[in-house]
Amino acid sequence: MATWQDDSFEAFSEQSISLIDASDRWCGAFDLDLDDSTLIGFYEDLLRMRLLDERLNTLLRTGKTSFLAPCSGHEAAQTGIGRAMRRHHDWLFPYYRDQGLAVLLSSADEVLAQFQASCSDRNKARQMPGHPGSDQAHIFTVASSIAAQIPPAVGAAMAKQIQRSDEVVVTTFGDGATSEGDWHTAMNLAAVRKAPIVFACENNGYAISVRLAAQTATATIAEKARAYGMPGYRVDGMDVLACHYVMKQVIERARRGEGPALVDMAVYRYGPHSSSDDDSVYREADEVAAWKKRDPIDRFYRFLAARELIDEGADKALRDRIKGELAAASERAGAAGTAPVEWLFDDVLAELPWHLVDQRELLLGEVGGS
Ligand SMILES: Cc1ncc(C[n+]2csc(CCOP(=O)(O)OP(=O)(O)O)c2C)c(N)n1
Ligand SMILES: [Mg+2]
Repeated sequence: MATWQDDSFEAFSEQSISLIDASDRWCGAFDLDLDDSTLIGFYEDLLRMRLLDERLNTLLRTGKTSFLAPCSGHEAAQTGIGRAMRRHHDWLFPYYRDQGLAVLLSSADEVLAQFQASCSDRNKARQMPGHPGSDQAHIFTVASSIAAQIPPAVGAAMAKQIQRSDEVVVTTFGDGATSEGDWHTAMNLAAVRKAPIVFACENNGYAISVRLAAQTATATIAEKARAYGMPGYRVDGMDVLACHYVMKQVIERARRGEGPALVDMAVYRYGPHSSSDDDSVYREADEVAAWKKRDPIDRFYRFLAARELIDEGADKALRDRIKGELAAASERAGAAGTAPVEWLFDDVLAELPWHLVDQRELLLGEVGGS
């Protein structure tokens, strides 16, 4: 069989790209060139993302965080993206459902500290939960406004180009974000400038309760790339290997200076849109159940089991270890204490003007300082 080439996948293919077939076996046109420990590492990443959602739900119920946009169902896409990037080198401009990817590129400690408004949060707990950012890990801080991260991502990629750096920018967003003007402007500019950026759509078919068909008249998101003059790829987003290899192809292409690409990953959101949403009012249980049959974690487990790389005992041990690690990271975030409210006023202006000094005093009078 052929070896993996940096042009193994054709843009705008009729069929969406899969590398794991319906019987959970490799079906790529090239040899799988990931060694066994890397494959197990992918599985561990998938599990960590799912278990992170579980931990975050517990933190929600116990009042230790106050908001969550669950990433369950998006794990294959987020693992595929993260594993194709050069960690702490390439830049991620993510959105609010990317806590799994943020953990992969930074750490559980960083992300949980952010969710728990801990003193150990590197952004001083100024963002709402689920909006991490890390200068160290090259993660641009998440903004809630849909698509707002995408034009700055193109700007950052253009800056890297001017600096002749080999750092690539990846920006992630949902299908809903592609209806924003920001998205179109950014796609156009990136293509014209051949900026080193990859646009990665975690397409779960919904923007809260609005279905994709009510959002766009095109059959896919991928085909929109054609109009901007960049390649577009439609990928099975529940197949971690497909997500990984396609992302690797387009990231390395961008690194060679050949310009941006759009990757449209078909995923499903298993949970509600966020902790403030009840998805049962707009989704049929049958639909959720059908997508559960394609669960990216179960599917990759079967893929690994067929290669005798995992069994039930090893799976349980791995889950227990990750749960323990996440619990310990959450403990550490709690032990560092809650960030004091007066941090709100730090680091914005060199010197606080009188009216902000007044406001700080007023706030401390209302809520009490640390
Ligand atoms: C500019 C803007 N408009 C509307 C909203 C409200 N809003 C929050 S999430 C969301 C849906 C986004 O859907 P999508 O981009 O598909 O991402 P998903 O949540 O499905 O992962 C909307 C409309 C917002 N945050 N920002
Ligand atoms: Mg969506």
